[in-house]
Amino acid sequence: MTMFTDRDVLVIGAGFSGLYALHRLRGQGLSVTVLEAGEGVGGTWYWNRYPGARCDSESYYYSYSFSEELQNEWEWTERYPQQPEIMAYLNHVADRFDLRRDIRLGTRVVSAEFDDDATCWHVTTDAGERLSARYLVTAVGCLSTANVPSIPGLDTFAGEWFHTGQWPHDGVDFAGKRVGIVGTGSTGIQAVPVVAEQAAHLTVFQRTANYSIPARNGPESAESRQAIKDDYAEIRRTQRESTNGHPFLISSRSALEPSADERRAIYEAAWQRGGLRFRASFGDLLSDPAANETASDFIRAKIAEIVRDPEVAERLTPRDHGFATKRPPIDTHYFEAYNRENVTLVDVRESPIEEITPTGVRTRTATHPLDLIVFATGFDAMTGPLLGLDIRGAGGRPLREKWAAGPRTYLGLQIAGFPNLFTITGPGSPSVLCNMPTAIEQHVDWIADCLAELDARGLTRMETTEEAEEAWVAHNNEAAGRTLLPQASTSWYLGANVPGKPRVFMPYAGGFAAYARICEDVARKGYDGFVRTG
Ligand code: NA7
Repeated sequence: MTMFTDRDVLVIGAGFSGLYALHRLRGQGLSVTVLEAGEGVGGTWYWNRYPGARCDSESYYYSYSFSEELQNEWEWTERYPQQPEIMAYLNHVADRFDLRRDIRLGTRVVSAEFDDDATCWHVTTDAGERLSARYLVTAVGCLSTANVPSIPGLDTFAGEWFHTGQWPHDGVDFAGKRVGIVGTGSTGIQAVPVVAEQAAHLTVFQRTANYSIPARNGPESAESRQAIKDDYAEIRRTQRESTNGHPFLISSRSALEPSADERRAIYEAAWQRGGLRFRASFGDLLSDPAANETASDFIRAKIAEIVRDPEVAERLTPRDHGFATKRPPIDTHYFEAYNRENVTLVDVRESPIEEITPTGVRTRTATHPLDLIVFATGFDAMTGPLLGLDIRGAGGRPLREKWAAGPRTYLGLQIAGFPNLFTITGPGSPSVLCNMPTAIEQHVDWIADCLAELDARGLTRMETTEEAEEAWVAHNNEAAGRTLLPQASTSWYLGANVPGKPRVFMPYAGGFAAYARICEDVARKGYDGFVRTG
């Protein structure tokens, strides 16, 4: 069935971004339809249901700040929210703000085309339906396109296999099975200890050893929940003024300043407290290699202490990149899992996987019989979800062609040649280097204010210029170059995890607060770097 429907805004995705975009844009009188591929709201959290799936940001700040009532009425039960609790929260948000009536579930967008004559976007869904809107807003997340490695023989495997980001909704039974997990990023590190407890045997296939900090998860007491609520105004203010959208600031002190004993005591306290805050212990961990080495060394020593078999400990020890130059995982008994009798570590850098056979995985030097394989192999991050939409801008130019050598945007919000398209947490914005809800709220607010201004002035078309984009790409590279982040050669921030993907540092590394100030400034100067016409 083909049909034309007109509205002001089409939003693609009903996760954290899409839900807030709908609430905010509808609240200012725009007609909005959200198209969501899943059969429920939740986005990334709808799909990632693997064992141990939990957010690495703490629940009280991995949440919306736009409604005081919402943040005061919701009760988080644990320090870090588990996937089902985040889903419950987002479903509550959808109900509380009456969002469902404008969300179409089970509707996957297969293409989006800008119509120069009518100044609008036409979107086609997998059911062949065409919808149109004056503005198109992508709320597709940064980590939503699964990266399943193309290993010869996968289709011959007699057992079941799953990617963690496309997990079956009725769960997976590991009992009595020989399970393989490929990948030791944040996901693998969460899943390994949980699967190890359920499976008969677990073989972990590791390509790059990873640093990890204990999460120290636990129940949130009624008192601590109340203390947080009493302090929410200040917590939210700090988040917005911070580098990573967290409610704590990074120390201004160099890691090289204290004595070795004092430094160790600072790291030890951070290790005991647990969580991503470890990274904030000193101000130069991500800019000075010698400072970074002190943190990396501290964690390496912890791995050697925790893992009983020295050979396994050494294989688990990262030596090819510094701590937090790749996204730092946090864990609950990850390294401890390797002390179990039923867990084996296979180093696939030493002995790469050559094929998957009907009965398991064959590396260059050994065969590993398996009943079930879990791919915790990450995502085609940031650009994957956008390129998957087959977006075509002015003159029919495909985004895929424009981004052939890597993503180019202005502020991560707009793309030259793609008028009236806004990308929430797009490449070139802080996104994955930030607590996501903080980054999302800032983007949605900026876009909403921008659309209100366009309407108030009777303008109908907005597009960034090639010059503004060029300057932003250069600034982005320069901001990344001031950090050690681009030096981690296996990082998904660089696209390095997906074979053939251009190596471009994708998120904006200049810090969230600085970025938000730039965006405000651009708006104040009459949307500098954009051309707006009526
Ligand atoms: P990540 O962090 O990209 O981790 C994926 C892991 O899978 C990582 O250890 C990869 O090794 C490994 N990998 C990827 N492809 C292969 C192949 N072909 N063979 C062997 N091993 C492979 O994804 P996650 O899902 O863990 O986390 C994504 C983000 O979600 C995380 O950063 C948080 O922001 C939340 P590599 O390091 O590339 O050598």
